[in-house]
Amino acid sequence: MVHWTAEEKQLITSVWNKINVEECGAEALARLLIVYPWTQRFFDNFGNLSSPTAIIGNPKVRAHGKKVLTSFGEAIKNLDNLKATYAKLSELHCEKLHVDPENFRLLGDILIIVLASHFGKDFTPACQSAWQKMVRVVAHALAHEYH
Ligand code: HEG
Repeated sequence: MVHWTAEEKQLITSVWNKINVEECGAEALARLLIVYPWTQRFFDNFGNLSSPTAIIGNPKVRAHGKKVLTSFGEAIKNLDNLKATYAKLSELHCEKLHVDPENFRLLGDILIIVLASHFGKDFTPACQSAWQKMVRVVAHALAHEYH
């Protein structure tokens, strides 16, 4: 099981408490779809994704980005129990959505970039490393039910 120090938990929570989940979630998903355009194929029912401007302005992208980041909030409340927390969601991404788990890692890396760009110097190396661990562990938990 992953061990979290009290400092890591505190750093993760303190950043989380200052995040605008809707803004950061929308930005992270939009960046994923722009920087890694092949990820668009999972969202073929989202309407117009034909250009960066279309992606950034797409209300379905915004809503889904918020949903994904909100789900990180659940992870933060359950840091010591992530596999169970994400078991159902992992099953869904594997069996129904067929999302390659590599994409969880890509989104995690992008989320770090989004957080760093919002927080500037307040996103200290210690914050960054706690969050890097967080996104890695989330990606791992989401991939856990794959077979
Ligand atoms: Mg996934 C649905 C969370 C990465 C593609 N994703 C969902 C849902 C949640 C979620 C909470 C809604 C589940 C439901 O309706 O019951 N996703 C989630 C997290 C992460 C992630 C926490 C973190 C890394 N998802 C992810 C990635 C892709 C993806 C990287 C594809 C590149 N998710 C995806 C799709 C759906 C969801 C296609 C269904 C969207 C829809 O049709 O509404």
